[in-house]
Amino acid sequence: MLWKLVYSLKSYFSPLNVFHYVTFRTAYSMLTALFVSLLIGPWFIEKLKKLKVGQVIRKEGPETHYSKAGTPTMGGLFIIASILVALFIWGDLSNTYVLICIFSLLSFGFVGFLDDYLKIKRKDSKGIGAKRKFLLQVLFAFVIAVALVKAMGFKATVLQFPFFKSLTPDLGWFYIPFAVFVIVGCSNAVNLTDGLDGLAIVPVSMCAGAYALIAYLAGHSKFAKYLHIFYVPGAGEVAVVAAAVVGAGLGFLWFNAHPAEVFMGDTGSLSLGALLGTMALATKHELLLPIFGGIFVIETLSVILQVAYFKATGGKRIFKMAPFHHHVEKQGVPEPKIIVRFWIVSLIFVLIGLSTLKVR
Ligand code: 57M
Repeated sequence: MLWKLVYSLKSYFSPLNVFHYVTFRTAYSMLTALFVSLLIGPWFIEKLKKLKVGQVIRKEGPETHYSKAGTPTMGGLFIIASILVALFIWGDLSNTYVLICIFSLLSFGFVGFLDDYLKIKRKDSKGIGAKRKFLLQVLFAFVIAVALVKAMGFKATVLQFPFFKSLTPDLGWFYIPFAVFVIVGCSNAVNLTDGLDGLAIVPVSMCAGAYALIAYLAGHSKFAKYLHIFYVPGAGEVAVVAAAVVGAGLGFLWFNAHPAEVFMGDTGSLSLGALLGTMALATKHELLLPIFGGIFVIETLSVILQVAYFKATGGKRIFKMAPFHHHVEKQGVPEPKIIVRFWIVSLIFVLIGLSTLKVR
């Protein structure tokens, strides 16, 4: 928003015209969020330590995690703060998609915060409880879905499929539950993945980077036409939001890199996951999300399969432990190796996702 003040002085000094460009603001949104998180990170971590906001570790988990007990959690708070500062400076706060993204970040951040707070207060890993958490997520996702459809009009309910230029089914009102599924699913998938140092934040940042590009293209009439993707007027501003996520994510990684000085908590994982889902919907590239976020899909599927098999067989397991990163850990692979390999796989997924822009 502050950029508009500077931009208004362009008649006195024409180079200030550059502030109008989404590409310029996208770059600086990322840098701002990165520097703000690097700046406030140490202060935040100290505060969290003083407030004794330490992680409670599950007793049934891998023994290598016991030493992580007491690591400050709720680092998501400074990720969210850094994103908001970047958007206050570089975001167009009169753009409906940007406002919906901010609502998504804050509402799911609130659910995560409640969960983290209760886990710490009660000193167990139950939090607000799965049912209550799910209901709140569905409620907020519903508000986001309706707001997006209202903002976008008739085009909102039509899907475009990667690889198929002319496959564009209109889901009609069924789009609302579909959008709720995308947001809640992505929020929980990121949450499940967030179980090793840096394991979730790097794929989240990579996906956000991919959506920064998608948002720019979908919000640009000429590029959208050239690539045969939906043109969504105003969606270009989502690039500034996505870039802030990348910057804040990298800043958080500075402290979350193994051995982590801080965890993001549900405050971070639920909010960032929901925001990714929201950006996928706002740019009309919902179906690229499972490709970009292939790591989140693998982790979630491993849990679904494990739990289903466990129940069906009365206690047998497919994996040594779910989510999948625990399975690999139990095989004796050191944590840093698992993390970096997951990052590489995540990058492969993002590149495959981006390649679909031309292959259609
Ligand atoms: C939360 N969170 C971590 C941290 C982070 C249905 C079931 C599979 C659900 C799943 C679950 O609850 N997952 C969601 C995963 C936790 O991290 C905290 O939670 C926040 C994210 N929500 O920010 O605050 C622990 O993860 C480790 N961690 C790091 N570095 C990080 O940067 O090392 C996190 C961030 C932290 C820390 O140890 O304490 C978590 O795992 O609790 N449940 C599980 O994942 C459990 N799996 C399970 O029960 N599987 C069974 C079932 C499916 C049949 C099985 O396979 O037998 C495991 N979780 C853990 N230990 N920790 C069980 C063993």
